Amino acid sequence: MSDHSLTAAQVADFKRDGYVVARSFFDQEQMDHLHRIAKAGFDIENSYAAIDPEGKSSRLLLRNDLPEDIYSAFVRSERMVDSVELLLGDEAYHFHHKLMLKEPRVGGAWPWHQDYGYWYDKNSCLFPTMLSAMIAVDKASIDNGCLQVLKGSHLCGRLDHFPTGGQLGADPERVDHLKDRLELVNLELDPGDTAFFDCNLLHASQANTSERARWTLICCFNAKSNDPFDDRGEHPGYSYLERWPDSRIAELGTTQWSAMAGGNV
Ligand SMILES: O=C(O)CCC(=O)C(=O)O
Repeated sequence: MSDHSLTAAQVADFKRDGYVVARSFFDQEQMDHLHRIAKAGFDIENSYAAIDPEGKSSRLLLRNDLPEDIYSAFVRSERMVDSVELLLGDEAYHFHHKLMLKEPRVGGAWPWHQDYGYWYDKNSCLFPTMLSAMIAVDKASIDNGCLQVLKGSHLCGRLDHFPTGGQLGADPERVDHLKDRLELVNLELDPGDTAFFDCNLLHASQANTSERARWTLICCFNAKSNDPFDDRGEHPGYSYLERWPDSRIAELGTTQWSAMAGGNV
């Protein structure tokens, strides 16, 4: 077990609240590697826009595979995989990961939703034993559209979801009632802070009204025992997730950056 994985108290917080924020889960040096590679090498051609009901857009660059790069080193890092397995109580496998961009002034909002609202319908998964880990690449605060959560909402189970703009939103009547009963928490994060959240936790985010970008890397995992029952889904079924030592982040960060600087990427 990695020395940097979540503590028993953090696991208990996650079970009670549906989320837990691990401060400085990744350190400054690891984040510097990620930050410079993400910002310099963003592959806009392969990204797509998620349009909110106001017509503002966030960009997503999503991958279902794990090539030899710095993003995979974060997904596969011992501290990440060990922590996710503690939270899921099972062997974890990589479901997908995505860079989420909310650019200054133009980055759009995300309506209240549960990730299981998307994953249930589209991925033939039978149980909500799935979660996401959002790693802050930039500082995330209220004015640049940090993640908001309804604390404890994972306990209400999966709600119906409906299209809103180019996204899916949870049943608005139920969300309103839940807002009356549950605490809304703004997850303000510094680079390296990581928010782990249950796939049934209701979450949303506002548009970026600031001059500062809000980029995050979200790593999504499923439990081995929740292997989808067919392969019609948009994310993969179970395959063994090899753990890499945390030191691979700096190694790959250095080699990938040199390749980019030399024009080889
Ligand atoms: O990036 C955000 O602000 C929200 C992203 C989100 O809700 C999701 O990926 O499920």
